[in-house]
Amino acid sequence: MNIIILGGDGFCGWPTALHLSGLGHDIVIVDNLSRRNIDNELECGSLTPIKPMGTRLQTWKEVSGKEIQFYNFNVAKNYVQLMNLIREFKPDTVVHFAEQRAAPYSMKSSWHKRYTVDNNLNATNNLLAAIVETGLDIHLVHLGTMGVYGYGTAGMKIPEGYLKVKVETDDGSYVENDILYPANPGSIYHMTKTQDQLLFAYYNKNDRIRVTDLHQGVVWGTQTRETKLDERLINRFDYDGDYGTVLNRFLMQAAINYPLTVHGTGGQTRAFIHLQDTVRCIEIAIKNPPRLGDKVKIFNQMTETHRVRELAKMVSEMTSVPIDYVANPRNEADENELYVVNDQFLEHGLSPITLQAGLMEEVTDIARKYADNCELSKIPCRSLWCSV
Ligand code: NAD
Ligand code: USQ
Repeated sequence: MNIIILGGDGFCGWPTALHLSGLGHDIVIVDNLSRRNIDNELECGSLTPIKPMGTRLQTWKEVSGKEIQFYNFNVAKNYVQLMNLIREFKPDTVVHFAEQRAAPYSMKSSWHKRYTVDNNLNATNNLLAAIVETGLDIHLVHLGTMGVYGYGTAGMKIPEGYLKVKVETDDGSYVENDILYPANPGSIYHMTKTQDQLLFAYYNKNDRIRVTDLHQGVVWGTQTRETKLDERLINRFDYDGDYGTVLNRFLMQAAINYPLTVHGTGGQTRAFIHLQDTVRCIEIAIKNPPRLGDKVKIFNQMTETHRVRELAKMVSEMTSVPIDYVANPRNEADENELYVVNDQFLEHGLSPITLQAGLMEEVTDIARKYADNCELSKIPCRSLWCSV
């Protein structure tokens, strides 16, 4: 297949590009390197020594014999370039990762809120409009988030995107329908993902665009089979208070003996998936597109749920690093239950990597090995949800 990967220099996009290239697909990466520029803005880089795109692609060619093309442009702004690329390369699938993905970053200031909304919504809308304008039948695979459902206690299992509702009418009869699960975003970033859902629903209805939206949980881990092949292919590892996600932060903190920063009571329950399973899920989604005319296909891309304090306890017991319960900088429920349906990926043969199995390897192979790159002052989360 011909596949375009938007955001292919990022944490999920780079290993996905290598995985799909390794399977024999023709890959084009588009990325404006905005994430690397945000490293400059935040004065904090990846814990792992990521290489420039040119080195990454040259190394992949040496290691695999396969070529990946790269275009550096902004998907949210350079519409004509995007459309021309789609018209010429004629992708069967476009995988869309090209969004600002950190909730704390999106809440830092009014500038960051506006940047995140502008970047994410225009990237998604440009892609959809370009697919329509080229007239090609392309499967769009989008990386969305479990956070669109919100993190209250639902009192039920979270379905894969659609909720069956039964509404009583005036004459006492009932109307049944499948509706998008009510959106309940917890940050400006998560809000952009709930809006993406409406863009997909609209273009799917009006223009019959085939879309798969992957509602992914928090990703942990760093490497995949392909990124391990050569150190120059190494994936990024974010540990700072804005971009580091909770489990990877705890692993890095454990590696340098920094007390594990649990927000509030740590009763927040979240969905998790290992990066290796992320790339496998994307492969499965690409192989199983919706048919023309089908509604947007939604998968819950997660494999386990955990409470933050339980994760901290697990890492603390493995490494003897203490836990520090810090004031929660976010406006979020202190305690929530979370039960999630993820039947579709399991039915398609996903065999999940469990947390227990991979944790220690991550601490020793990555976090300890590159601990010297850690800038201690960048660890605390300083982005506050409420200004008062
Ligand atoms: P990332 O920031 O590492 O990668 C995103 C990439 O997109 C970056 O390389 C960035 O430079 C690029 N990009 C952003 N805006 C762009 C634009 N306008 N034009 C061109 N390129 C642009 O993020 P990630 O962790 O790889 O996440 C990828 C996607 O997966 C995101 O949409 C995110 O919402 C979703 N996701 C991530 C996680 C996670 O834990 N990392 C969990 C669930 C969902
Ligand atoms: N948390 C801590 N201590 C920390 C860091 C985080 O207790 O040091 C807590 C947070 O308060 C939150 C939970 O851990 O309750 C998860 O935070 P996170 O930073 O790991 O994840 P989140 O902000 O939700 O965002 C990440 C990705 C995002 C993706 C999302 C999936 O950055 O792109 O959409 O995970 S989900 O959480 O399922 O919505």
